[in-house]
Amino acid sequence: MSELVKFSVESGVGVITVENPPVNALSPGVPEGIAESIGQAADGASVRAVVLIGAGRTFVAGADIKQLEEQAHGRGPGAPNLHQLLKSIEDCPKPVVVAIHGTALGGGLELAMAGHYRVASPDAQAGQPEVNLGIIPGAEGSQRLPRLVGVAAAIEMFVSGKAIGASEAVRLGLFDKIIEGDLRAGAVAFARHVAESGGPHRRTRDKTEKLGSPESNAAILDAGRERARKIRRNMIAPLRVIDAVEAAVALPFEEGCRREREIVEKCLAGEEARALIHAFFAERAVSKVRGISKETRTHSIRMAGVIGAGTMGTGIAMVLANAGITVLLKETDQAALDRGLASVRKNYESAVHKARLTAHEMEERIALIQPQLTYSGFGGADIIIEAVFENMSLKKQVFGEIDKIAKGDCVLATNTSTLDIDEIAGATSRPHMVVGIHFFSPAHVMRLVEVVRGARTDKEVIATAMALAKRLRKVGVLVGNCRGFVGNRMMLPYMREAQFLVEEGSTPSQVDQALYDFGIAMGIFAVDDMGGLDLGWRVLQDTKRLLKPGDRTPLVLEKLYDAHRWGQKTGAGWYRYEDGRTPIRDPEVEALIETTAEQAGIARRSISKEEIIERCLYVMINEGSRILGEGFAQRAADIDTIYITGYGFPAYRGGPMWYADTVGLSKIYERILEFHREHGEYWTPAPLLERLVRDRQTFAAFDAANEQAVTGSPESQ
Ligand code: T1G
Repeated sequence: MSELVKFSVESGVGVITVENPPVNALSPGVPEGIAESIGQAADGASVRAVVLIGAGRTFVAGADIKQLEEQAHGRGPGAPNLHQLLKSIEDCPKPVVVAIHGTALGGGLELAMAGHYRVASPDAQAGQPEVNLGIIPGAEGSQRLPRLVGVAAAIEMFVSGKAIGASEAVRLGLFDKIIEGDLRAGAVAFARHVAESGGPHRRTRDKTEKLGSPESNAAILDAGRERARKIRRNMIAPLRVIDAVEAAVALPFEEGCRREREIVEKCLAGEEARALIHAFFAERAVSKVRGISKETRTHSIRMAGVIGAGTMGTGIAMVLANAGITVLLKETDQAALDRGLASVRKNYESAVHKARLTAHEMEERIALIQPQLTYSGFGGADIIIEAVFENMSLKKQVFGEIDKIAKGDCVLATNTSTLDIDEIAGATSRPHMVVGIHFFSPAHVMRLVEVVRGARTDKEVIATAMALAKRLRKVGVLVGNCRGFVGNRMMLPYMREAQFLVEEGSTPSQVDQALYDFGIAMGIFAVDDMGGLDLGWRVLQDTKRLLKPGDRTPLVLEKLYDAHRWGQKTGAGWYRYEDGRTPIRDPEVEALIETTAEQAGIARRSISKEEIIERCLYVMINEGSRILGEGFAQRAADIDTIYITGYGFPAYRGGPMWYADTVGLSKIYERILEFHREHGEYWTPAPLLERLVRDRQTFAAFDAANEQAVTGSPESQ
């Protein structure tokens, strides 16, 4: 019997327990162990029913994605074909009850649907998230789920990739019963009960009542494809999964399964799956930090102080309260504090409105946020996060103040998005306790947090900040202390290049459309308007101080700033805004760009979509290579995670560095050399990029080679 699956008989019930931590994935040995146990149960005279359950924190969270990764790269056989196992469960002469806690995802839910009954603990979750990996269910889920929950509900689960809760699963007919208390004992009792009922214990494949007919489903399938195009823009798998559902409606079960397998094989051979599987593991690898082992002590955080009740401060306060942490929220004047609290309540009310929170939970969280105008109580805080205006002398003043009142082991964090952490830390007597925790706006929504290591930041402080990010359900990525850290440092040349493109002949909407069609959530000019051109103007003034004589600098932004066109907040920027949010092309701006270019003697021409994409992305990739080469990011994959979780870069392209590998570094390098010849020094190739091209290497290979240094073991990703 496989070590990963245990079989025991308890009061006439054969209990099959999967034990493959951390998430009971269907790694080699697990399907085999379950199959063997089903055989034992079927033959066991003393066994009248079967319970399949997972040990540890969850039921089976799907196929082993490591195996899928091997298959996607043509390096291995990939995930096992579970057809025989599923058939042996469904055809088992004894009723099979699947007991679910934690998550039943992908192959885990498919396993459960082959059972005759599904019971679950109240907080169990079930889902088919395969499209998040660029594939579709490959273990007959696309045929069984529509039979259990109906075609429309199945399509929504497949296309959204989102898990549903236990009570919703019961409502849809996916789960048969919720078991309060001891799930194992409850499942064994349930199994004995159904065995005594004598059945019939219907096979899911035979439940066709909810399938309807191709005619009755035509509109549902079309609506599903429309929804897939809307919420999964440019993606392939969300459309392919609907083809598999169409087969479930039109074909007998076995033929539908064959169709499903054809589709999943094709998806796995595609770039989308390789990129999304990379993104999955990249997001999990960020928590592994060079030189900081899992054993490194972290400070426990029960109470936090937040300084500044502006957009960032209030968002950070909400995130902390959402994690059950008491927050002392300090502001300098009552009006600003009241505005901050009002936006906190407004944000929570919208969550209640969307049924993401109950009114009671909202009040509980708001009660955790204590507004004040003094530092009273800050002496007891475990962490203090400064989120005041982005000005160095103000931040140093604040750090000088908290240095005098904070307790010895209090972590002092700054939410600065561009300023020098070491200079801020220098304003205290304890620079080793200072770290950057850079949230992204709106902080209660955006998943990304850049944890910025200062030259003197202590390992325990880094480990505490990384652990806190995870506790706040954020993706915490460790970055070095350089100007703009990683995300914004790559954003600056990207923004600059976009502005040069409009001076040379494109329009803001042409550039944004090209980026949008490429898959980026929002074009760079619309992003600039959302963030505020006054912020862009300040950064530009800062940048201009660093320029050498003769260096080209964007010309139009300052004119928009002088015209008080600061973006959404003033109703006009690169675009005009009638409803405050929807960008409308503005001929006035396009005329201003033309005049400005003429006055500067810049020749204008028609610029292709391809050139727009190349210049905007290659300049980012080049800067990313510099950041990696200088050691301000641990992995190219970390940069990918930053751009996917914080800057709207499409996950199905794997992030900017992975995308570079798919295009081919030598092709990108050649293009950068051309831009260098044409546009000058801004396009000087990064030394690391040159080295990788010379050595015919990729960023993925660079990461693999470095992984040993980061985690002490090769290839943890
Ligand atoms: N395979 C391999 N490793 C996995 C894994 C999986 N399915 N799921 C998680 N891990 C690893 C992960 O890399 C990390 O490793 C550790 O477990 C903890 O994960 C046939 C083909 C279950 C909700 O898409 O969504 O089934 O970094 O940090 O935040 O049709 O993991 O510690 O070394 O994410 O508590 C479908 C993927 C597969 C679910 C838990 N299943 N997993 O979240 O922990 S395709 C999925 C998750 C499939 C079938 C098809 C989450 C989680 P390390 P974690 P978490």
